[in-house]
Amino acid sequence: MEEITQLRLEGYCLLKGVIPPDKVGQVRQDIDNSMKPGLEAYDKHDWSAVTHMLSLAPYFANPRLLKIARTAFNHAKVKISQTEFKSVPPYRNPPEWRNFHTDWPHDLTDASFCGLINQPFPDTIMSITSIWMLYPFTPENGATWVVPRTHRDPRNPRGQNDGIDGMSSIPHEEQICGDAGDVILIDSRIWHSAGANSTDDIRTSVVARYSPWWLSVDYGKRNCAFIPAHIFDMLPEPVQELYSHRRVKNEPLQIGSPSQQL
Ligand SMILES: O=C(O)CCC(=O)C(=O)O
Repeated sequence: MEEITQLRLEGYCLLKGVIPPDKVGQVRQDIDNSMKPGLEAYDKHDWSAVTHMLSLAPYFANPRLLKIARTAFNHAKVKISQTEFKSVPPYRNPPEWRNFHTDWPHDLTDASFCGLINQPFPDTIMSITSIWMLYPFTPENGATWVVPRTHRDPRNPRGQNDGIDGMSSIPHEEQICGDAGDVILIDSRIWHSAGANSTDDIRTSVVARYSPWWLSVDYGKRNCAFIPAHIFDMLPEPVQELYSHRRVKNEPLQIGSPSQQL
């Protein structure tokens, strides 16, 4: 099935070989080395995680990926709203562990007050989460779980009245395995979860969330994490375009806790 068709119908697709095999080892090493300083820069100074991903960042403007995002959003102007380190440490959780959820702006917990869409969600794609496999994703090391087609299900694993146990396995769930250099794209509404890592190696991965031009990124710490100009200027131009709204620091507007957003 064509990737965009699969994203629309199933809620996810897998792009093979976005980072060439001879390059991905170095990128993985860079991400492993920069995760600690990158998280500190975010916590202390509100720097976006991309500031510590300079060997990976050029691939964020991969033409195949951008074409899918632009087609899905039906507009050429796409931005990256959030960038995060998403590695799964060794020996984390038993194999049956799950934590199904949907992603911003459909994340009902809204932990960093970026704003959320309340249920019922409109039948519209509002963000695409890209999950970058910098190491092979396997059933043993915590490959991502998805429940295909749930991006159009009105219920939610974290919906208070939906009666779904998101901490357990869900019928029809599938684990997306792949090679280092592959990228999973998911409609942010699909029910998904990182897997459990029962190996002695880190499952190195990164998440970048693509959003259409019209979605507000003015609220919350994660959306307002910025890129200092001296680092922004080192990014390739097509990547600068994706982050152009975050070249400078601006104070996030206050939107309040999820219960106040009703
Ligand atoms: O790391 C994964 O496999 C899933 C990532 C995830 O759940 C998220 O970023 O919301």
